[in-house]
Amino acid sequence: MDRNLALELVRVTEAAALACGRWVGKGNKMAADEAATNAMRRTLGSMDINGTVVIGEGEMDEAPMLYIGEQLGTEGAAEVDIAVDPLEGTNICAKGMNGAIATIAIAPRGGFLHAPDMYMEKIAVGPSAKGAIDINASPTTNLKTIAATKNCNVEDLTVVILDRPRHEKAITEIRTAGARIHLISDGDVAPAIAAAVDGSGVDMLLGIGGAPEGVLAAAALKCMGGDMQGRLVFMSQEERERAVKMGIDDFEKVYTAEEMARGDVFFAATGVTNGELLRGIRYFSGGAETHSIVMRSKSRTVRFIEAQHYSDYKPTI
Ligand code: VTB
Repeated sequence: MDRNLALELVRVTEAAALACGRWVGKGNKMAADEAATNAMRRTLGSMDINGTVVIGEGEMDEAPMLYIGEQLGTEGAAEVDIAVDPLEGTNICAKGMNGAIATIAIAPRGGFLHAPDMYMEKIAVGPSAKGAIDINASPTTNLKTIAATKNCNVEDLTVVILDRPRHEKAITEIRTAGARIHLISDGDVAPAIAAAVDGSGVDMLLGIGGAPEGVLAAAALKCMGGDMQGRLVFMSQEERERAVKMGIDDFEKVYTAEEMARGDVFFAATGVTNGELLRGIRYFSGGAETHSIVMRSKSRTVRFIEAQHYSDYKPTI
């Protein structure tokens, strides 16, 4: 795939973040999500790719655009699969809280795990702890191995985990083991990526979140040489049936980042609100500033991009 697609992708996430930036703190998550989705759909449509959405805003009958199966771009161009979350963290955006991002990844056709909209148990770390995670082991064992691999103490590690009753046991265990915890109310993609950024203050993401979000995090971690494992969590028979329809037959399978995002993968994200990974949209007189990350697995180049956008030249801001 043409490496310049990476820079095209960051335009897509910038557009989505700028569009929902105006909705930060307004208490309307639907409007924020719609603004981001519209902008992402518009900018993606002009890219030189022949893409199919495999991780999107929902099934065809529940999402007006960027639905699973939607075809985008130009016929004859590079055939890719697209994973999107135009606004990852709709609630946090609506409340003006930390950690909302606009994000997208592309892979050669067939590259992404077709993750149904259900839960996934996840464990993710950066390159400095590669090989130190085991989703089947206890949080304590994982923390000890990660600390040994990183040549630090368990007390030096910070674990990000969604603040949900389902994580009570893990939270107690992590605290007892001595690690620090950052509880988040939503949005577990950005912290998984932050675990792979030196100096972000995050060492590991742990716990059960969305499966589609897991695939996006896997794409990013693969580009960074990080490590991730994910296992689908089935809550009902209906979810099992849906997964089978999407080609999943082993319900116990532990997926690595590579198994969730195969081939030459591209990933981009832009901050909507401030977070450990990215700064949110900042407005100034006559425009706004965005902060993005864009990367590609083949070259492992990780770019952080700050951009100024001027409303005189971009009426959409
Ligand atoms: C998860 C997480 C997402 O929503 O899907 C979460 O992966 C939903 O979890 O990042 P609950 O069902 O427990 O609310 C997000 O946080 C997106 O907002």
